[in-house]
This record gives sequence, C-alpha cells and structure tokens, in this order.
Amino acid sequence: MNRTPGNTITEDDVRAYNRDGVVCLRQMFDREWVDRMTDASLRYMESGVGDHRVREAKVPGEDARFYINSFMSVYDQEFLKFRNESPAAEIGATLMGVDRVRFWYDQMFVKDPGTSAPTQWHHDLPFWPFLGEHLVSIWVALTPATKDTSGLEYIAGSHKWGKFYCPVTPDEDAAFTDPDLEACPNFSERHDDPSLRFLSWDVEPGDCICHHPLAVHGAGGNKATDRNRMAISIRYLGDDVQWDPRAHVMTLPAWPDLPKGAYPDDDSFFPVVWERGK
Ligand SMILES: O=C(O)CCC(=O)C(=O)O
Repeated sequence: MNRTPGNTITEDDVRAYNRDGVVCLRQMFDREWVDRMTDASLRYMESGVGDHRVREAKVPGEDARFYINSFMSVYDQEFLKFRNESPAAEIGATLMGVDRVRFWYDQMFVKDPGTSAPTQWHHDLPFWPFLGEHLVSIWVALTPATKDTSGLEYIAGSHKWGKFYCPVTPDEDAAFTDPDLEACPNFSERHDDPSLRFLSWDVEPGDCICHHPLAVHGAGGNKATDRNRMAISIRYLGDDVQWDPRAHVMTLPAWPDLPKGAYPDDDSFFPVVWERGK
C-alpha cells in the first residue's frame, strides 16, 4: 500500500483548494488500499462493532439505505492503519499548507444500490467542536461515483461566504438543530443560478475529493441497481484550529478536557499522524 500520495499535488491543486474550497485529486490511493478498505468497510458494517454510532436514512417505501458510521479507527485496526499509514494525512497537510497534522475523525458513507436518500446540502464545521481554517476532509472513493450514483457536488467558493448553516444529519437528528442558525438551502433547486458555480467529478476508486469544512456540498441518491457507493472521509486538523465545544455538535467517543479556544494538543484524542520530514 502506498504511504505517500499516488500523484504529485501541484501548486494548481493547492490554489484550487484555497479558491474553491474543494479539489479532486486522482489516484492518490493504490489498489491495495482500495481493496483493503472496501473489505474492512463491509466487514465493519456486518460485525456490529461501532453500531452505536450508525446513522441511517431511508426514503419511505425503499429498503435501500444511506448508511453512515464514524470513528471506525477507534474500534478497528484496519481503519487505524489507514489513519496512520495511508497518504491521506500528507494530502491534508499539503492542501492546508502545514507541516504537521492531527487526526480528527473518520467516517464511512455507503449508499445501497437504488437508495434515493440524498446527502442533504450542508457544510461540516457547524457539526464540529472546532473553529479555524486548518481543517480538511479527504473523501476517498472506494467505488466509482457519478452524479447518477451519488457523486458529491460542491459550490465553489462557498467556504468564503461567511455562512454557518444549521447542521442536518441524514436521519435528521433533532439534537443537531440549532435554532439560532439558518437552514442550508436546497441548492439542487438552484442549478440555473448564474451566481453559483457547481463542481462535481466522476470518480474512480482511489481518487479523493478534499474539502474545506465550510465548503457546501451534497449528493443525490444512488441510481445504480447493482452496486453500492462507498467512501471513507477522513478529517485532519492543522495549526490554527481551536477547540470550541458548542451545543448541537457531534459527540466524541470521549470528551477531551480542553479549554475553549485552545489548540487541541491532546495526543490521546487528536494524535499527530503526520509531520513533514519524518
Ligand atoms: O458521502 C457522502 O454522501 C457525504 C460525504 C460528506 O458529507 C463528507 O465527507 O463531509
């Protein structure tokens, strides 16, 4: 399995990430990682380990699910290996322009064949007990995905809008509803709006889409009848990040003892997983 990115991350890639809040990087993870993490994901889903963190969405009348689980690397050695040894952390560091990254969390997103459950338009930071610019998600495709099979769609530059939309989970968990925050519009209804630049990519296994936590994104259902759409999103922290345990954010496997505003230098919760030159 490759430990460093499968392709060079160019200055143009970094510029695109900073400008658009998102960039697609091709073939960063080799076939061995893809096969290994596909097997690990299927096994993890079947094992029942981590079931207490599962979220599922189903459209009424359908059996097919949108399945989400998180913090797999806390419970499973394969995901831990992916966290520590895959090129994901270096990719995150390069895009954020930092020399060291801490792990934040990992998540898996699986859409069964035929589910019409969307990934509702949202951005990530309102869910997270952090503030700052140096946060990045590396969404690693384990299966192909196109617009018809639940490929992600983004709005370029939305990370600079100054918006902080109310979090919405696929299962619409009311615990995340912050009455002080504006709901995220359904941007699927605004494809004709000339002021919005939509970005999406047909991806193959091993490609990754890297996004800033305020980049607004969503996806449709999976129209494929014969295969699921599966990805792992792994999130990293850089230098300027501050602990900000607001109400209505996600829960962690355990809660770190950090003062609000602190840099999260707690190695047991947020271990350093990559340093330049090491
Ligand atoms: O894969 C999906 O449908 C959602 C991914 C996502 O929202 C994320 O990685 O932040």
